[in-house]
Amino acid sequence: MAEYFPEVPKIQYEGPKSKNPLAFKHYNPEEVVAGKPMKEHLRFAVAYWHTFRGTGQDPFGVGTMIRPWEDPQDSVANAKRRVEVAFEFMEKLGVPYYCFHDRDVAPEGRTLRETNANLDAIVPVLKEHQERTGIKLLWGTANLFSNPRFVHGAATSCNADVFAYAAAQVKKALEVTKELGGENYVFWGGREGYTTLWNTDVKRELDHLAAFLHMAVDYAQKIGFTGQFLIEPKPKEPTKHQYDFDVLNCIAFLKTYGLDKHFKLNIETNHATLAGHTMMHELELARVHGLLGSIDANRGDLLLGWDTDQFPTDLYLTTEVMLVVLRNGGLAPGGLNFDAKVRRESFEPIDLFYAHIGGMDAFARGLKIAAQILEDGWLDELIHERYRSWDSGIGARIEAGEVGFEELEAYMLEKGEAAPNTSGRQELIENIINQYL
Ligand code: XUL
Ligand code: CO
Repeated sequence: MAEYFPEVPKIQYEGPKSKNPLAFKHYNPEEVVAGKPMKEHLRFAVAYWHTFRGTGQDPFGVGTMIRPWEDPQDSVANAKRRVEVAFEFMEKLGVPYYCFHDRDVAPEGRTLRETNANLDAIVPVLKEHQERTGIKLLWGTANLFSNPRFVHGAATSCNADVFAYAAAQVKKALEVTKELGGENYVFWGGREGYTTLWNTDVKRELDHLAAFLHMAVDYAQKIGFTGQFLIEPKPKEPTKHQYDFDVLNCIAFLKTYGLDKHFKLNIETNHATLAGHTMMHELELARVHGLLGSIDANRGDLLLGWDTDQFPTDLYLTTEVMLVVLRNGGLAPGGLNFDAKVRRESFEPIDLFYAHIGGMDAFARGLKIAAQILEDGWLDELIHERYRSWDSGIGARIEAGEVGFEELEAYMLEKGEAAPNTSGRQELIENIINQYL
């Protein structure tokens, strides 16, 4: 087998003092943190689309990435060679998982039949490399947004034939994900939204989306696919308004259409910020509803209003993420997928290693810091203390459902005024957190 990254050895953990750019300073997969090895907390995955298909193209210019193994003809032979590249990369990096869209791994043909045959030619190659390396599929998904047929959406298209095409495509993607032992299956609503309400029947589109997801649930049950279904919220881009806007929006949709038993959420940092939320907000809202499924790890740019999908290197962010993950009792069967791309200016193959090493180290540090904060106990104590009035007396009676407005009025008429409030201590908390960073 050819070697595509000959200048890169297997990436090792060398500790915080190492100056080697091709070594981990913090990610030490077997090191036990909060009772289990780091690799089990983090469950890192590489995103096939960005890392192996990203060209650096933007609206103002063609691709810049130097990828010597790529053939401009998007042939099946090229797709097979790319699998070798991908698995050499992932093996050297030491990630346990990867994720893909159907169209990332195999080229589209002229008809659905031909496209399916292309996929069938690649799946055994992926399987062989999975078995050789032990690298597993975190999730599969279908690309229902790139081809021009999806111009008006897929499950929410005004064209019933496009709905049918998308259904056939997801059917096949589910079969392939099952064949490769995928632990989850993701629905990101690529163009499921609208650009103008003047031409849109929103009710019909939402009903169609729900029907589509019910069909997916039914088919998964039929073929015995037991992976977790995930919806990935995003508020806008490519459409002006995506139906899966944010976590609470998705929860309302899932509950309205009786789908909440079958789905959890795959939450992405840059999607959270596009929705005007922090990542911690989205994760926490999903967690308290029992719907935190998996994470697409990346970050946006403070000064840009679009989905820049940069690699996450901000320790404050990774600490907040891992704090919620620890409180969730972990992410499995979900994981941390780097839905992130190197900048257009970082066009050499080795930049792919630097990017992933940086992201993995940032999350390893976030994990260690969050675990230490929880172990030290002051944060939980502070929160517990803040809500102390609910542990006894009138608070406990309200929570137990023992009183209504009349009893509460009698209680307050008797007392005359509420007990004084106590400080929220935000600045103190921030000061203490900075001591860990
Ligand atoms: C797009 C995005 C997708 C999904 C999978 O913003 O995040 O790559 O993660 O379709
Ligand atoms: Co994503």
